[in-house]
Amino acid sequence: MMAQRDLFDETARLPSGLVYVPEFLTAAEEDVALAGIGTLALREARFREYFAKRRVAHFHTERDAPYYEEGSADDVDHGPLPAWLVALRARVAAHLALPAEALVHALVSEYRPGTPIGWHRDKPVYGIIAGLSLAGTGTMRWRPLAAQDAAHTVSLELAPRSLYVMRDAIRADWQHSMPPMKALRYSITLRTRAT
Ligand SMILES: O=C(O)CCC(=O)C(=O)O
Repeated sequence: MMAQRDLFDETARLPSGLVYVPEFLTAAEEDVALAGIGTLALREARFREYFAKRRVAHFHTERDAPYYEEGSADDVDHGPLPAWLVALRARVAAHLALPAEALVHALVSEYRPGTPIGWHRDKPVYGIIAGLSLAGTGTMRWRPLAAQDAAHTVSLELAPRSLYVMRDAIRADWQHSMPPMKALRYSITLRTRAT
């Protein structure tokens, strides 16, 4: 177990605007989500100019369409949120003290072992980012836009059933990425519209 002092030091190193909530979901909620994901027709995402190996399902509005490359997997809208995703969105929205509808975008991602996600900042049309992790553990890394090197990189293990939230400085001034997953991991990313 981490000593109080170490825990404090570790938290102090985390970029401002990042919140991590372990065990946000119950094991039963995780099971329902994984069963729901099993019914989705996931498609291989395009990340910048190459296929990312990550498979995704997007739930977004017409208004989002121009932000995604036409004909790509990211452009495909999987339609209205299924009931299990409506329930998860409500849970996350309550945690953020927002109405559920404020979370205008949902993305389900599948990372098979060996699948990474490269350094990026989420689209500026979105505001707060909330991410649920399911099944395997993954490592998320952050680095300031102004200092894109290993010395300034901070990382955090994202345990299954955890929630992370990115807003403010970490959203505006930092990039994030995940090195290749060691185990099959799913994530659900929920986003508000930028104000
Ligand atoms: O899987 C995750 O939690 C990260 C997803 C992510 O960074 C993205 O889709 O932009």
